[in-house]
Amino acid sequence: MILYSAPSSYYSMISRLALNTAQVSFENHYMDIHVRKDQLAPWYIALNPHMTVPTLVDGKIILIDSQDILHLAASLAGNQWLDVDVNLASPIESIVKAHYAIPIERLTFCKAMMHLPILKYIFPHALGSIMKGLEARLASAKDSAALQAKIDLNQSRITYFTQGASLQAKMAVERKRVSAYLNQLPTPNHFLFGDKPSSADIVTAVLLGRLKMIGEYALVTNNARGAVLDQWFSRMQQETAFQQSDIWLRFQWWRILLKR
Ligand SMILES: N[C@@H](CCC(=O)N[C@@H](CS)C(=O)NCC(=O)O)C(=O)O
Repeated sequence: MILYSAPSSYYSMISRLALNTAQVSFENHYMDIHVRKDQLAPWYIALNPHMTVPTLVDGKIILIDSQDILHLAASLAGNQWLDVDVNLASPIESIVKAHYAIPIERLTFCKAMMHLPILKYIFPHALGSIMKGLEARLASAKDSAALQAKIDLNQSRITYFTQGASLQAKMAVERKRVSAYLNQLPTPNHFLFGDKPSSADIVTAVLLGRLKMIGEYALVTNNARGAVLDQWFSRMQQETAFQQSDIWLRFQWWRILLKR
């Protein structure tokens, strides 16, 4: 199995943590999605027309969404994870679904722009130049629909970043969403649903890692059950799988620049 992932990418972290927790062996191929923009290379578009990371290739099987990779990890983990428990499958699935409804990109980028206001100009400019590059390829592209979809997505990102409510108001919406998610988590035992991990532990650990990285961990500590959630997250960080998965708890800009 080859996992194409990016060090700083949230959804890549989910797939690395899922596969490592399920003890699936895989080769991790790191992509540079920021500077070189490997995700836009024709060889990669042939694998993943959404031009996103992660992508998992296992022979003829190609998974192009972290949620599918998470499901695969859960099925390979079998009874090592609680997902197979008939009584827990549905509550676990509903946590995973609620997690995927959180727009992580908005949370991360809004916070980054609040922290460093010059990014308000840099982000739309960078997205605009990606769009121009994609537009130039449209005429000769084999799969112009995929390129057009990516252009449209980048346009909607620019619109979100540059129009509408203030960054503070946008951030307030995202904070509320994260708090609502935290409120519906079960009170952890060792793991969230008992003495074994589940898909819910994977996505929640990566989410809390992101909150730490962007300086929003107070959403956890100020939560009514902040202390137990924080203890659960400390336990997760001690797991070998967590340590193997390159989950960023602080922003490592030099790794982005050095493409590592
Ligand atoms: N639904 C996808 C989302 C993947 C995604 O948005 N990945 C981001 C990085 S976290 C990406 O590849 N961004 C690069 C781009 O959009 O050009 C998944 O869960 O795998």
